[in-house]
Amino acid sequence: MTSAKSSLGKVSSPTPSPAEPPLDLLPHDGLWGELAQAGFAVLRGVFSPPEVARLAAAFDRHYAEGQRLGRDFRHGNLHYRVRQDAVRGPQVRMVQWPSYGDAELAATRIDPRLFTLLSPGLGGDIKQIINQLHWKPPGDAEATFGWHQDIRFRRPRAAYRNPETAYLQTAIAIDAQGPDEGGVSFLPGSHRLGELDLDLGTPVLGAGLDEAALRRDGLDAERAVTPRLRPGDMMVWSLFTVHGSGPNRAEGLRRLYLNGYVRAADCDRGEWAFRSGRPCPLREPQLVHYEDLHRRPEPHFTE
Ligand SMILES: O=C(O)CCC(=O)C(=O)O
Repeated sequence: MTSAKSSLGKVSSPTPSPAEPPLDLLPHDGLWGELAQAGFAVLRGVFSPPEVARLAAAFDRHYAEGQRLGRDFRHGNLHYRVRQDAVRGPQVRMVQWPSYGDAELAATRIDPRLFTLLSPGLGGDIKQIINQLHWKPPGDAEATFGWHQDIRFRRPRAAYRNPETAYLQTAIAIDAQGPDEGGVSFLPGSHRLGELDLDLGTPVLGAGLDEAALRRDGLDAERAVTPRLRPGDMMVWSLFTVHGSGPNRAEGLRRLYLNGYVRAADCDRGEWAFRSGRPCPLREPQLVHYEDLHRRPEPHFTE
């Protein structure tokens, strides 16, 4: 069997054979130690090729829907972010909470493998605060994420407690990705520096990887690590880990499926994901980021 160790991702490890049960590849105990040390970790071959193919088909469905909508659109927590490009037409950048209407994505967000991964750090009662699809088409210079810590998005801050230890972001690679494809880059150890300025005020989506902003906070872009991922690999990181991603300079798409989790007792927001270890399917939308959820739940364009 392929070795069951996680890696900081500088060197890509062999993809496990599809015959191997991916659950056995999770470094349950080592993961949280590695997170504490580096602020991020990479898990190899968590999802099998057929599973990734089904997720890729879900991405295609949502991309087509975003193109049909043609501009930013919201229905409850479901939110399509679409940019008009004069040459290429509507470019779907991301979809937030696609799982409400998509059985494949919904099943993945509460997959038992994720519980196995999360529970040693977050316990048996876990809520979800992020459910997102990200696309980076080749050659699109604006499909980037500037250096940031996810803590900046947690509002109102009082609703999110113990941010150093109660949260875990996860991202499943749908396509192979690394430095050339605009893969996510991390600053190892940056999660221990607390909340940084990093030039707050500019939107993260569409921003470049500004080395000067990092230097002002005493960080060095030279130390960034960009894991090389195969489809089905997963990255995890903490709320304070400085990360970002540049443009996709390769030929194929770069897609990520992100799910962010929190120890339920430490968060007043979010959708239940696991209760006493049991998966919780989505029902009536709960308050997460969209403050007008109960005042304006109906479908509407936001631009
Ligand atoms: O998709 C990416 O490259 C960046 C994801 C990210 O930085 C985030 O969701 O916080």
